[in-house]
Formats: sequence, structure tokens, C-alpha cells
Amino acid sequence: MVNEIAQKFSEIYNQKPTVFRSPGRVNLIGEHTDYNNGFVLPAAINKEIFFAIAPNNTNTFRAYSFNLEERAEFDLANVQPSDIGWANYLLGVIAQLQKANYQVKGFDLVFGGNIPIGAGLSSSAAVECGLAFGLNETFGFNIEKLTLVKMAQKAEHEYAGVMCGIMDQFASMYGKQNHAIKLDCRSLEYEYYNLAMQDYRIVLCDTQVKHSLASSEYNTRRKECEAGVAILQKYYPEVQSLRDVKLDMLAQHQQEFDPVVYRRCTYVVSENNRVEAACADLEKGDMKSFGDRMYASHAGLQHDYEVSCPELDFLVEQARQSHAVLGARMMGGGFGGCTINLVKVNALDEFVAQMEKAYQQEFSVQLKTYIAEIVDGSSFVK
Ligand code: GAF
Repeated sequence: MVNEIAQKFSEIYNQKPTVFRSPGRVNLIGEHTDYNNGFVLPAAINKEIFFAIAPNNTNTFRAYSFNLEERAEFDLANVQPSDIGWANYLLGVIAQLQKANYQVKGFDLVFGGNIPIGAGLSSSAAVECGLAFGLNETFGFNIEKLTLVKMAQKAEHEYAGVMCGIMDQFASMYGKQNHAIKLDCRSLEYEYYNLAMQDYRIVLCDTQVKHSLASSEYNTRRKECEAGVAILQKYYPEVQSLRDVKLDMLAQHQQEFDPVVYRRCTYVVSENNRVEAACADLEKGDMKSFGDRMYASHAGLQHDYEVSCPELDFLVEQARQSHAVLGARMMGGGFGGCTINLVKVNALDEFVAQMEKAYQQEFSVQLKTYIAEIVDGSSFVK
């Protein structure tokens, strides 16, 4: 695909580009904790987007989406949100660079890749991070990686309207081959955990459900968490976010909570605890316990945070019945997308066949599955 994208670039713009790449991500555990200043455990995967870029000595940004086969052109003197959906992720990044006084000169772009869109694998973060990384290199801005991550996240807030946390962009930029990243979303300190799993593989089962609810409900969840924090702050002034909350603090003031807000908060606090415990499991090599925590995470997302859907619940339930699976859960924002499954390497084919059959019978849809390999974050390709 890299070569095809570079070739397309030469065909359209008549010059040779530099190519960069940025990956999508999985998240092993720690869902909806990032914007609560908590912990997450993502990893970059071998589903990626490539960016062929070259300056064009004008003040125009010309873009071609390889996957959609669409072109667009924008005046860099007047960057604003566009009606062209896919272009907004790119324009959002340019706008952030300009806001920080980096001079983005005219450039040409062809971008495309193999991250399924809307599958919860962070294709949007990969687009944002890849362009931020590529422009930083192309124009020699010398911006630190963490600043690029924050710019990419802001692009999502301001040009896609999703008030996302920092996990996806961080994972796309900081991924490391065969490692998961335990990220403290408050301090932004991080630690790599070796995931060179001899006996297991990460298998993603894609429901292919793309709920339009996702972004509005996502922003609602954020508000519900903030409402919970506001109640607790009356009693615990040191509480800044759900990260600072313990389950017994919630229990003590339960009567003051709207029951829905209470369940949201309970989920987040429990999930934060689970990430820490799951990392301890990894250190001990206790994958059985790690898998159990994945199921517990799903149950919380399903019943308390209410961001799952029948297709995701069905797939997790099927996985639970398979002797080949250590743990499974929905992954990402929710309302569709993929489940993540830890599957015994010697039973991969059997697992995939069972899941495909069951999904077909239940929903009359051909299940898509991907075996995720863990790769490095955004980088130069050629
Ligand atoms: C989406 C968001 F972009 C992330 O920041 C994170 O909140 C995730 O949903 C849920 O854990 O991917």
C-alpha cells in the first residue's frame, strides 16, 4: 500500500513525496478512563494510515483520499471546518499548528490505509497524528512528540466535535512494537509493558455496527462524570476528577447522586482500579486473571456505563463460552466497533470459525476478524 500511495501522489502532483505512517490502536483495558484523568493500557497495531507529503510552494493544501478516491483543496490563509468530513481531521491539525504560530506552507498530500473506519480502532487519531508527525518533519518544526499528541487531540475536539481523551492519539504516536503502554492520563507518565505473548494473540471481532449515537453519547458520558465530581467536591475539596475518587466515597454519598450518574462514576472508579490490577497481572504473567478483568470491564461498560450494544454483548458472551479465550470486552468509545479477545494461539482458527458462525446465525452478518500485531507509533517510512 505504501508504494501505491506514493505512486498515486506522483501521478496527481507530478513530484516525489516523503511517506510517513501512523497506526490505529487497541486498548487492552481502561475504557472511558482517559478523560477522567485515569489509567489506560493501549497499544498501536498493524492497521495503519500512510501519508505521502511534499511542499508545493503555494499557499494551498491539496489532499487526496486514497480510500475514498476524493480530492479537495484548501486555502491555508483561511483554515476552517469543512463540509468534507474526512478533510476535517486534517484541517483540524493544520489549524492547531497555525494557532501555535507554526507556518504551515502549501503542501500536497495523498493519504490512505487499512484501518476500518468506525470500528473503534482510532482511524481518526491515526489521521491526526500521522499528519501532525508528517508536517512536523516536512517543515522542520521540531515540535516535541507529546505536543503533537495534544495538538492531534485538540483537532478532534475542535474539528470533529468529539471531546475525546488523550489515549488514542497517545497510542498512535507512542506505540512500541510488542508492548502495551500504561498511560497515566493525568501526569502523562507512561510505562511500556512487554506483550510478546508466546501463547496468545489479540483477535478483534468487528461487529460492523456504526452507531451515529457514539459522539453525542460520548460527550454526555463526560458530562455525567463531571456531575459526579461536582457532588464529591463538596465533601472532598481535593477531588479534581474521578481519578481521585474511591468506591467508598461514592457509596457514602450515594443518596445525593442521580442513579445514572452514580453508576457511571462507579464504573469509572472500578475500571481505573482494574487497569492497575491488570498491569500487576502482566508483571506476574497471570494472563488468566488479566482475562477475567477484561470480562469485568465489559460488564461495567454494558450495565453501568451503558456504552455497549447487543452485537458487542453477544460477541463477548460467545467468547466467554470458548475454551480458547482468556478474556474479551468491547473496546473504544462503544455503541459498535470491535471486541478485543485474548485467544490461545493454538486455537485461533477454531475461535474465528466459531465466532463467524455464531454471528452469522444471530445477526445474518458476516463477522470480520483481525489478528492484531503490536507495532511502533508514527514514523517516517521512506
Ligand atoms: C474513544 C476516545 F477517543 C478515547 O479518548 C477514549 O475515551 C475511548 O473512546 C474510550 O476509552 O476512543
